[in-house]
Amino acid sequence: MGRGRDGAELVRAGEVAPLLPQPAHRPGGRDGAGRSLRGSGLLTPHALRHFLETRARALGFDALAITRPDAVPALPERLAAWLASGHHGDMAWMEERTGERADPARLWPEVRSIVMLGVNAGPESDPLAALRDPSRGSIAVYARRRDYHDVIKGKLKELGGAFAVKAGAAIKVFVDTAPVMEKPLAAAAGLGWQGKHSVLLSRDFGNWLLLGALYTTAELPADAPEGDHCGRCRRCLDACPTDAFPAPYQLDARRCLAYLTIEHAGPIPPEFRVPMGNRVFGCDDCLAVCPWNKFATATREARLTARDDLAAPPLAELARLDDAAFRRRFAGTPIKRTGRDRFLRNVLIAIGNSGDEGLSGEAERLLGDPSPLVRGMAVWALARLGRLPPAPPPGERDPDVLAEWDLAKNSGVRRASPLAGAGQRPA
Ligand code: B12
Ligand code: SF4
Ligand code: SF4
Repeated sequence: MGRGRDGAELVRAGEVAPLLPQPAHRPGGRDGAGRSLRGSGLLTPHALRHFLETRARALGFDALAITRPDAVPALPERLAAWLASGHHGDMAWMEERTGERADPARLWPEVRSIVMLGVNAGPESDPLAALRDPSRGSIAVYARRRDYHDVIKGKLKELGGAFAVKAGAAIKVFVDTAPVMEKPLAAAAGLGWQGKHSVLLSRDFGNWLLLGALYTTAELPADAPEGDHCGRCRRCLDACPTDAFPAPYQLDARRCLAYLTIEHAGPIPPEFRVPMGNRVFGCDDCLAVCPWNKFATATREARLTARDDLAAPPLAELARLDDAAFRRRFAGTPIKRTGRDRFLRNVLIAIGNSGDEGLSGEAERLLGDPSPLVRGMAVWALARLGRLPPAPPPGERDPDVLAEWDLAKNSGVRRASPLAGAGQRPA
């Protein structure tokens, strides 16, 4: 997922200081930490690679592969095409620093090798099970636990620190927050391939690797890219509830529920509200249906095992979260990122789609919420449950909320059938 949107979380290249300064090679410069070791013959590129692999495994990484910074010359063109079609929606941060994003050597001219790492975040049970219970919220697998950015960043820093000392090289580590295109770099390194859903999948871990990158000035032996093993399959494309793929390998984020429920700030556009079903944070449909998951295993990282209370929380419970309770409940998880109002927006859509009139009291109460975003979605939820009061509360003045009232009254929001399926495509 993207995290660069929020300035506070954006880790700029210059802020990720190399953990160890490069040895000074100018006359009179200090010896680097690795200088004496270099003479020992232990530091051939292959020995360094072996060191990395052993250390990475011990730290809990499940996959590692190496590529060169110039391995994917088509990246600038591909990124430009994606942005030109507007497929990034309002993720304006994707328009910034595109030169550095598409070309690692522009982000860091000294980089010679890119080590791509994966942590298997495979679920312990059917990731789509929560979609079958419309009275509960469905949360994407990656968000049902501790924030992977923190977990992977910690591991990367430790690995990078040890490697920098061993190699006498400089390093920078990235996970999601910097202008780095992690998927194509991982594919070029042979960690897997980008499937037709655009996510990197692997023969060993299916669709559940989370990625991190270690850029270094050390010359390391590069791996060959992995071939594409999608063949004629198109399960992920057909499973998408919102037709978010204009073509195989291309995603229009504006139609993707992961984008709409997490990145998008305003009201969910009406056409996506019913297909959203009970997805209150992210979406796993295109990942979960992939046949390569038959080789997947549950994560071995204890900090990434699912929290029971996040597997499928009752909507009634989520609808009662105020700001403080939201922060308490989701501290340390990716969910805290949306903030309470956007999350409640999603919960209200799920309530509308539940077909459960018993939940209408929750939506009715939220007609008086301080957030116009929440009030607007409460209107939609009540209309969808067939329980909308005849007129807005007398004090309602917000133009966006009043527009929701108009939409509900005039164009008629389609009523949810009682306990209907939760936005899944018919089989
Ligand atoms: C922006 C972003 C999003 C956006 C856009 C997603 C997207 N597909 O780009 C949104 C919010 C929708 C999103 C959603 C998700 N995300 Co996200 N996201 C990112 C982020 C920050 C940047 C991705 C990016 O650069 N997109 C720009 C486009 C241009 O890149 P692209 O998809 O690689 O596009 C390629 C194709 O179009 C290809 N192409 C074009 N034509 C053709 C033709 C052929 C034949 C081929 C082969 C290729 C090809 O060329 C492009 C360049 O390679 C990365 C982290 C990072 N820094 O890389 C995480 C990341 C991709 N997300 C991740 C995850 C887990 C998710 C979700 C699964 C979360 C969820 N469960 O809700 C969903 C998956 C939805 C999906 N099907 O993609 C993981 C994926 C891990 C993996 N194994 O790949 C990443 C890598 C984060 C991480 N560190 O692990 N995400
Ligand atoms: S994450 Fe969901 S909405 Fe987004 S492309 Fe995949 S199936 Fe479609
Ligand atoms: S579902 Fe099929 S087409 Fe999609 S990524 Fe998996 S193998 Fe490729």
